[in-house]
Amino acid sequence: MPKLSPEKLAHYKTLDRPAFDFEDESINDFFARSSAAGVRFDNAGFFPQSGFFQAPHKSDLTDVDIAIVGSPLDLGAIGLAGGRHGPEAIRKWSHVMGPFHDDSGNIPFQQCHIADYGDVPWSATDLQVRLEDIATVFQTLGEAGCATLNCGGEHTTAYGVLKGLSKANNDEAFGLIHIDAHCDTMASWGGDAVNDGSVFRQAVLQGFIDPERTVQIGIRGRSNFLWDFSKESGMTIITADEVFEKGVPYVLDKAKEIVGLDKTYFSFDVDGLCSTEMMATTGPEPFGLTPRQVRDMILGSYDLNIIGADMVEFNPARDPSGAFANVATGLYWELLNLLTNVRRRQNGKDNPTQW
Ligand SMILES: [Mn+2]
Repeated sequence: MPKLSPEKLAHYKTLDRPAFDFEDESINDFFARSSAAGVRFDNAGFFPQSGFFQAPHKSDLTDVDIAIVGSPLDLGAIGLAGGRHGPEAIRKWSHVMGPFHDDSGNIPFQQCHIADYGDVPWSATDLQVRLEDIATVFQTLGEAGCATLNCGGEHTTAYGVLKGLSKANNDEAFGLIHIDAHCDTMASWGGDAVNDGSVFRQAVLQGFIDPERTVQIGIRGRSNFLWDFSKESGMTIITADEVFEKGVPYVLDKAKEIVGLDKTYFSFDVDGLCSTEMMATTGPEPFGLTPRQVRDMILGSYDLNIIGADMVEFNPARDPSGAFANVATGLYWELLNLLTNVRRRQNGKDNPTQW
């Protein structure tokens, strides 16, 4: 029987370091600082810091780089209700994700001052009132100079976000990178003009986004006849089939050509993913993107001028095991890293989170 030599065994024993004592001093610094503030890295299930990814809850926006906000709204969903519980599910799963990003090597809480601003409060069961509530919150965040990371809620929440951010930026019309099975540019045939199937038509009509700087990725399904407005207004559609045929590098080149370096918003509807990997959504669609493709699109957007992002339409009502929340939260972590990288570059220095 081969044995390890005494020399090798002695060497391996020198490598057996205590927990939270790493070769990389910057990681030790982070753990020392965050552990003292009550951030936990075991799976005990009891987390003193209950914010997204254990971000501190803050309402004071002084010096905050990135504000994460839940928008628990499903009044605008044409399909299954329940998306209002999305922020609750994503927060829960986010507690065991992070703090390190394997691709960039960043610890977002070291590079940027990140806060969980809480959920947009419910003031009424009236969609128009709720959209104004969301717009008010995001206008406040935009005026405070924060990049924003919205957690829906269904896609109608993005209308409130874009309205608030546009107001905070002198009524600017933003570029848009939009991952989804659906273009969400349909006409209204009654009921609410803004709903989760019409949100981007309405956002154009109100001047919040520029259709010529909009790219919609992952589009497929049996409702393509609804998207005339996308084509006629000058949006670029990249279908799910094209993503598979031409690959993610093609998609990224095209997206960058379209949105350029002006201010751009990143909106991710989880039904852009194939329903084999994402049934926990209001309108699941087969034959869609893989989580890895979406991750690569987020990773490839670091050099753009992204002012805010969202993940919408996650619906825990179709997620009995939590498996889909795990995938969605992984992609939400990628979006936080996207905003971190963009903001870190703009700041030119680290601005660590203080708990
Ligand atoms: Mn959709």
